[in-house]
Amino acid sequence: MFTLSGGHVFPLYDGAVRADPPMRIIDVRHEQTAVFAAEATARLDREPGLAVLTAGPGVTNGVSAITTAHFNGSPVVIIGGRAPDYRWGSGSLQEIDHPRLLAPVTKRAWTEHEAGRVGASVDEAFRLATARHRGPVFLDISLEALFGPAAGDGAGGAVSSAGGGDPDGGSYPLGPSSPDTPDPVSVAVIAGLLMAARRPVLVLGSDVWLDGAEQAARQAAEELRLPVIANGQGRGVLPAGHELLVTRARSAAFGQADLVIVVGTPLDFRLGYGEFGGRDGAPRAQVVHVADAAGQIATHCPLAGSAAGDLTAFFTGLIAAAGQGGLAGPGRPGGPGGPGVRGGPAGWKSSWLPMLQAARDQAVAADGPLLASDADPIHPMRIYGELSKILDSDAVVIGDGGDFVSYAGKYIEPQRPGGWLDPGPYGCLGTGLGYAIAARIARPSAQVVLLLGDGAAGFSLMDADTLVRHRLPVVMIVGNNAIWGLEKHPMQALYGYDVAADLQPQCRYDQVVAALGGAGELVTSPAGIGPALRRAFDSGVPYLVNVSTDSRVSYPRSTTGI
Ligand SMILES: Cc1ncc(C[n+]2csc(CCOP(=O)(O)OP(=O)(O)O)c2C)c(N)n1
Ligand SMILES: [Mg+2]
Repeated sequence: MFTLSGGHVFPLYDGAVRADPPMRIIDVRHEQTAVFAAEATARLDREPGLAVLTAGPGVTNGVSAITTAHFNGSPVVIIGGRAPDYRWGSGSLQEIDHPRLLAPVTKRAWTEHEAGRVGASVDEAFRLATARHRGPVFLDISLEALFGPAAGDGAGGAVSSAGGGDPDGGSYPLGPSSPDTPDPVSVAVIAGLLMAARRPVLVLGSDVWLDGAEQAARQAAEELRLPVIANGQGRGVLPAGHELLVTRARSAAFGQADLVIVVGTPLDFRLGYGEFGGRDGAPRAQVVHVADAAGQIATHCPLAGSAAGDLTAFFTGLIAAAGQGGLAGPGRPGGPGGPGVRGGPAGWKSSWLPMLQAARDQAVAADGPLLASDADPIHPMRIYGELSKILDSDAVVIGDGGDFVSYAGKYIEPQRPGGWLDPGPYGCLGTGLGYAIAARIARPSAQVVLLLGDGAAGFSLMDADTLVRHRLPVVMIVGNNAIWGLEKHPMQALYGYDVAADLQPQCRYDQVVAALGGAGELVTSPAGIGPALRRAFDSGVPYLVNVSTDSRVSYPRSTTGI
């Protein structure tokens, strides 16, 4: 339970403490951190996260994080305290009708007024959050219902453990109990499109991981020999360096593809709103959208095919259907080692895939000089050059910031899924400390690295105190360019000047963490980065490496997503 204290929710603490075994309570310094931590728990463990927020401002402080969970399809339960019913309308402290605020950004938001139904309502909240398409669920409980006696509990006060739905205090299933298999005809249509394609691309998004389909996705990519571009938490499904992973050749792949199959992520600004192909005289690509639930299928762009449901079933169905059509499997026509047919893997294996692999290798080779840059002031890419030498294969890397994190997204390639956390399409700054707290708990023995822009750091750095109090060692790296870089450079480009975009040069965010009981240091020379990172990982305490970088460097982006 991630929370920040308030009298309206005391019975939930009492229940957590008295439960057998007790439920761990992590008390934080801002409610957004509580919800971000619950969300990261859901995204890393693939089990629902729980945040408990006190009435009124406790709940409203959590709104941006709840919205982030909504955009990310993260199974999170938020339980709110609520002013008493018997005084409703007379102006008691923090009296506000939360569900009306939260309905648009949750799967369901409602109030429980009856003490005897609290357990069942909590159970329903967890069931709903974990059912496809996953997302946040909000339940507030009126004061008298929460403090009243639970059903069958003469003692009163203690909340029953989720109405008996989870007797082990253990896991809720990943998805609904029904298999939710995608329509086989739709899968066959997609296999047919693939068989006719010459330049296909497979995009793997966050829901491939959240839906537990990472192995099936990898198998499909490998059997069909599809070039893969990874997005969000789909990163790591094919490990860094995998021959089929061509994320670094993204513009060639998306620009020249004739078929793009997007699985487990919306066709939003991160994917050019679902418009692919058309580069260098190529015709528009056909687009296939596959999601874990029908409501997630894009309606804003024409689709050549779509399928919805269990994503493992989709990938295994695709392999089978393509195999029947002669596409998959070693030795089959069109499969690896088999005689070629029309388009199919033999077609794209001989020219399209090698072209993308070459483009990728060229991009990676071109990075070399900047990743090793001796420039002074420091080029932000040098930080990634140093970090990637130290990262273990099971590290969790978290990004919270603007340009500094865009670099990370490009140059830090995870070795396994569940090793990368960015804020997702809602793009909310301030996820950092909450995500880091959760990552440390979810992966007790892995490296946890939080990459913070200096601007982003201001939203949540006080929760370094939570890391210290709960003994959660995390390495934080601030890319300190003394500006809101992702805003300053675009404003300069648009207006020829900028305003409200400067921060303090070399501000000592490291000393903030030291003052809170952790440690840190300021780095001003490129040669100092590597040793400072090693000290941070060796320290065993929350440690902030504050790297002063060149404010003139801006991330070379083609769009700001607006
Ligand atoms: C809560 C929130 N407020 C404002 C923004 C707009 N915004 C996006 S990136 C950015 C700049 C981030 O600066 P910093 O964290 O220092 O990273 P840099 O771009 O300088 O590397 C801002 C203000 C946002 N995305 N979220
Ligand atoms: Mg900055």
